[in-house]
Amino acid sequence: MTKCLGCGARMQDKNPHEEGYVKDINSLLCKRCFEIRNYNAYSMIEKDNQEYLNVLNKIAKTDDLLILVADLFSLDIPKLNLKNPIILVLTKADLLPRNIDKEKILNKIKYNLNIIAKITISSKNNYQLDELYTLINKYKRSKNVYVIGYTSSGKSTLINKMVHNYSQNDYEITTSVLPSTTLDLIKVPINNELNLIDTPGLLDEGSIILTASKEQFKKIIPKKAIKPIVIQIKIDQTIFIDDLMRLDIKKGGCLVFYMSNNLKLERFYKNNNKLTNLKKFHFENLNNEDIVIKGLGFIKTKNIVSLDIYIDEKIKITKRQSIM
Ligand SMILES: Nc1nc2c(ncn2[C@@H]2O[C@H](COP(=O)(O)OP(=O)(O)O)[C@@H](O)[C@H]2O)c(=O)[nH]1
Ligand SMILES: [Mg+2]
Repeated sequence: MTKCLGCGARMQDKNPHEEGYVKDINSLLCKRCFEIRNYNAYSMIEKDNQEYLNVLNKIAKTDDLLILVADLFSLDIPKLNLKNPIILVLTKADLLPRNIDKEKILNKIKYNLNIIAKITISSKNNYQLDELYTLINKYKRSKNVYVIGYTSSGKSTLINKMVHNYSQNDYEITTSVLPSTTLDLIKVPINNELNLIDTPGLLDEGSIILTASKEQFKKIIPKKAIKPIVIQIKIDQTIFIDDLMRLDIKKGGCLVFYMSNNLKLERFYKNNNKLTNLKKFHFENLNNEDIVIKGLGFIKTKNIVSLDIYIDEKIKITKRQSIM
């Protein structure tokens, strides 16, 4: 049984609605990968996390090196039960404003994993990929190095870039902005001594990515470095972020929005009931704390801010000591 070179799904010519479907079983790519690559068309595949946890359990039985990829923009490290040595890779550095100290952020991140090295990179701009490649070769325990992390964090893009930079081989995994593009393990040989093994990725529960429509998606995922938007608040007011969330600011201060600049940010001073049917989260006296809206970005608070946020109940909102 052959696997699709793009997503790892087992190829089949029986059911067009199931993964790995292809008309001609001798093709290299399944129909879905062909369509993502050639027409930018995408059919969503529903996945649950149990399958991925089973994959991680198998990996846990080896003592192979893992590369844990997390997105510098959403900065969330999954809690996993693994003892393997891990290189923590924070990617998409190109999306943060240039003046932000990425190394400082790296040092503020908390986790309880066996992390033996950590690095920030950008696959898009080739930032620190040579350094990462050196770390991989230094710490690998066998030929096999697994690339794990949340779906859409940038695992497959990183492997494609590694192939391009460091291998004589020709290989391209399918990537896309939507979750669950990679469906099964894909072993990608870099040279005789190193295989990078791509994995489907953990679904990021509570992320706006899992509830957004395709149209919203295009606005939520930034394509270039974000410019933070600073809003000083003198009197009570309401701020809307597209049709995704509402903020009712009750007390003074200053808010700095770190999210895609394709999202429309609107201010209102008068009464308006839009989005008040959504779930309400209340925050009191925040100062130098970030409100993190999973998958969307974060809002830094300064000079004591109290506010209510209205947003889809499935989306996780947390606060943390500001990383800025
Ligand atoms: N700006 C930027 N986008 C990236 C980078 N790496 C990956 N992406 C984008 O993130 C999305 C998900 O990438 P993908 O590799 O498919 O993620 P995976 O699910 O972890 O394999 C795609 O739209 C990529 O183009 C990066 O370094 N910078
Ligand atoms: Mg992938």
